Amino acid sequence: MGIEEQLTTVLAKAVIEADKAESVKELETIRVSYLGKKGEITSVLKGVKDVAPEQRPVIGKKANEVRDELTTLLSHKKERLEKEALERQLEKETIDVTLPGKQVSKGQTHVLTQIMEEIEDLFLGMGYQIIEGNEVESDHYNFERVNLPQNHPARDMQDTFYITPDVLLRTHTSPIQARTLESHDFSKGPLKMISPGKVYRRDTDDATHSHQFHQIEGMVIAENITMADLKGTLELLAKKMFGEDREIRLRPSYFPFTEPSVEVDVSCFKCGGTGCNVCKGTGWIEILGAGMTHPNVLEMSGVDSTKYSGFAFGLGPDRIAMLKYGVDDIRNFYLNDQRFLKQFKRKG
Ligand code: FA5
Repeated sequence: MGIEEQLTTVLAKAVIEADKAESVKELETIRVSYLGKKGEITSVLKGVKDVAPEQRPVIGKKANEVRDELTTLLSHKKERLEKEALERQLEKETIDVTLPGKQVSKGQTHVLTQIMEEIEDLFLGMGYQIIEGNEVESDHYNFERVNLPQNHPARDMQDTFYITPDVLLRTHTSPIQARTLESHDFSKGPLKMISPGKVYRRDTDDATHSHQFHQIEGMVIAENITMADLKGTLELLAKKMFGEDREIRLRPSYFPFTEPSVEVDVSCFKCGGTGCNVCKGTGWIEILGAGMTHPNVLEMSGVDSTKYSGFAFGLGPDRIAMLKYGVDDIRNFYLNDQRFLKQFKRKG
């Protein structure tokens, strides 16, 4: 058989094989077995050296035609196979966007955060700044600077967790009083601040006590601030938290950092003052401690107590939330039980 016929036969064979191929990989094997260095077409062409010289261009032309035809055929077939593979994959991976999605369960702002944000809103509206404090505090700011020196008997009411003998988890938000007083520039105006945050005590956990709870400190210092300002401010707070009809009552009390000091009661929001189980028959519910800032606290922070005066208060939002929503155990706020927490969805 002449070389030209051999080429025609090899091409016919290659066409049949390519036609049967089902994958790109198979096609590549066919390409190599015909067109590769050791391929069939290449080996047929090795016989050219035995052909008469005038015949060689004719065979060369034929060889090129066969090579071109086979190359084109293989590349078309490859394109088709790739397209089919892509279509199969797309079909397999089709996403039905009309299928219902998985329900994502949404949380809500924690009830204590809601209460604290309500209180913050009220005071921001009255021109107070919100100051953040440190939960890890020094003995100096937590006790000394609020007029509670070493060995003062009132320290017994606020034992805490000590990191070193001088560094502790703060027992109240009152250290922020000294921290803001010493940095406030009174030539620029009065000091009006609240400071919300976590505090810690070595209290035994029960229905109304937790070893970690929240407080919001408040303080106003300027010239001519009186107890009437304190009373008016706390009245607004009581009405905002418990309703417009509420009244407040101040009872004498003792805090080392205020003089005089008061406990503040709000008229019972359940019975209106006639006496019920919420107010234990008294008609009043205690909500916070307050008083006129002790001159020692001002002087220790470098503030002239003959020129400036003011008030401070400290309330427990956890207890306020208990009262407001009739929660009978403070520990419910910390258990992270969604059945409990989702009852307090913020409206609007
Ligand atoms: C104080 O901590 C004062 N620093 C408050 C203060 C500030 C008075 C400024 C005057 C001027 P007291 O120990 O009473 O005071 O705590 C304040 C509030 O924190 C309490 O009324 C109560 O609501 C809350 N509280 C106290 N101990 C606990 C506790 N273990 N668990 C939950 N709430 C508590």
